[in-house]
Amino acid sequence: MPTPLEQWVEEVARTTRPQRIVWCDGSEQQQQEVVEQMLRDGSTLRLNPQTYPNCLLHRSHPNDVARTENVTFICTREKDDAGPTNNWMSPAEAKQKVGGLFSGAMTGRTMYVVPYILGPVDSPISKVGVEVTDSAYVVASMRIMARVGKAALDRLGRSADFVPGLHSLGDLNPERRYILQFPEEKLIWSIGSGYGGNALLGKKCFALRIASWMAREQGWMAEHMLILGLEDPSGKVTYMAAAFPSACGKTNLAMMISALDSQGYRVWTVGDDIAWMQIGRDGYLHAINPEAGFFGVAPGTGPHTNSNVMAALRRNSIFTNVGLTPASEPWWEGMEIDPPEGLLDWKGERWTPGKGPAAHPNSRYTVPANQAPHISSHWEDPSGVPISAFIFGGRRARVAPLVYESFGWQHGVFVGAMMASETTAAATGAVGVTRRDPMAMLPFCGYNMADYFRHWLEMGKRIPHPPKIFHVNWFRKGADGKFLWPGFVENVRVLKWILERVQGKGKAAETPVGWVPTPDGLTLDGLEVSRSTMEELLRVSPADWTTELEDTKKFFEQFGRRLPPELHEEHSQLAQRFERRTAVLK
Ligand code: GTP
Ligand code: SPV
Ligand code: MN
Repeated sequence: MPTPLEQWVEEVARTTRPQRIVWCDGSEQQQQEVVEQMLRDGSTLRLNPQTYPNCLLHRSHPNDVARTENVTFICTREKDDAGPTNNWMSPAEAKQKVGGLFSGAMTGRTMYVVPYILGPVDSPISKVGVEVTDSAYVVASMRIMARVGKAALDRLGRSADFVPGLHSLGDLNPERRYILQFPEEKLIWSIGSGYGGNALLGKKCFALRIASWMAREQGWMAEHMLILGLEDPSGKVTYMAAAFPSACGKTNLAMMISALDSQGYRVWTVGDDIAWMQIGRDGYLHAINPEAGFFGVAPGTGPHTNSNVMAALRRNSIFTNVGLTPASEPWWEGMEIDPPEGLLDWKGERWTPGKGPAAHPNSRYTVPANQAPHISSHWEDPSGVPISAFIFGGRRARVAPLVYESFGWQHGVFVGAMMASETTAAATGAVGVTRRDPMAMLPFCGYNMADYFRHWLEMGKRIPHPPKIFHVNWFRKGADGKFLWPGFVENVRVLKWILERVQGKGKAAETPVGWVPTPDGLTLDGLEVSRSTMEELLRVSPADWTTELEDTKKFFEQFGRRLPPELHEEHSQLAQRFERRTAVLK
């Protein structure tokens, strides 16, 4: 009797009609065969074997360089279950329309079957997925990003308990590109793109869109969050998870080198993008990183901003859409190396100054997590790490102060629900447009966000020791358009304050939006930031927040009666706190 997995693979092969089928066992030998295939495809080059051993440069199709939210759909029977913030297609329509595109899509190509585990191999929280793909690049990337091969098949056995994901490059025509999630049957279909979150189906499609649906059904949480441990001078490590939208600093915070290292504060990396969390027997929320690698933004990464990342990338890494030097080394803006003579841009064309960036703004590296110099010794702990603080954040030139603490869980959920951020190159479309992005999950929540907020509120009631909830903003700008906060290694100063607040210490002043550090509350020694800049960074401007309240109200209105009343309550209480303060000032 064929297993449910074998049956599905057979069925897919009947539709897509590949020339041959390869089952991926996760071995190094097979990885090298896949690499050979990539090199033959012509879109991939080997980098300098002396300075970047076992590293590759891959150039994607120029029209396929970021996630495409406009063609990403949640396919539920009821439109309302996908909610107003997701694109929706009925499962029947999706299967009809996109099923046709899969027909014969792999003719003449190799179909790879990639079984993988999301999460530590032996963790009860982990889950099995299987991606079928005709892209060698996807296979090589998945082997870095997830635990691929035999371990997954062993865990699965003859069970049907896996999330199938069907992926084909199709003809890479954006008109025929679809990223479909069927959360009710726990199925993923993706066609027409070979890029990142569109094509590595274990990442956003499963670990967030499908998993967020499972998490609500089963009483846990799947979030777009990094996980880090902050060590204090006593050697104790406190774990925090932070949700920032795409390209807003998660990888950099998780892999940070601490400016306060000499004072005994250092950061340990557990995860850089996704957290799966369950209530542990100790009453704390425990987080695992479902991934095994980091798919990080290259531009802006350099020896001063993040030497940890730079060290991690020197072997076994795949670079996508970065520039190439004549010495066969990767190059990008912010690497702090002058563009050499003969530099090629991300399309493989000769780069000249004035031609725009050599590396695509969403160019990325794919690196095994265990190459992070400060990887936590608990990063593969089957029971996860206990989370003491949640940190929300976004890219806001104005409005949001450097850091503030919510008044409690319900208010914290409201803080997350009203999050906004300027859009980045991580998704196609305009860059720099402020949009509401609750919990950094707008593009990743696999169901109606009103129900997602309800789930957050319910979880708060069930967690005996819930994390305290904070909000940060590294991206506030001055009148000159420059960032006010130095960011990167200096962000540990904000983490230190958060840690102190968790411990019931840390000096703070009450404002309408929450607790903000007093001028002497943050450890600023050794930092050249003027007092007036600090004041501006921590300022809560009633005028800015009035606009914020109006915009949030509009955003909430689209959910109608499905929105939990607690969020309306929090909204009017925030408005009242501003009114009372204005009255006092008058
Ligand atoms: P995704 O992988 O898309 O989810 O992104 P991410 O949230 O992990 O963002 P990442 O850490 O890769 O940073 C994205 C961009 O923001 C990079 O260009 C970084 O150099 C830049 N960045 C990160 N942290 C800071 C900071 O503290 N200050 C400033 N100014 N820029 C930062
Ligand atoms: C993001 O966009 O949030 C990413 C990159 O982490 S991708 O894998 O393309 O989703
Ligand atoms: Mn991300």
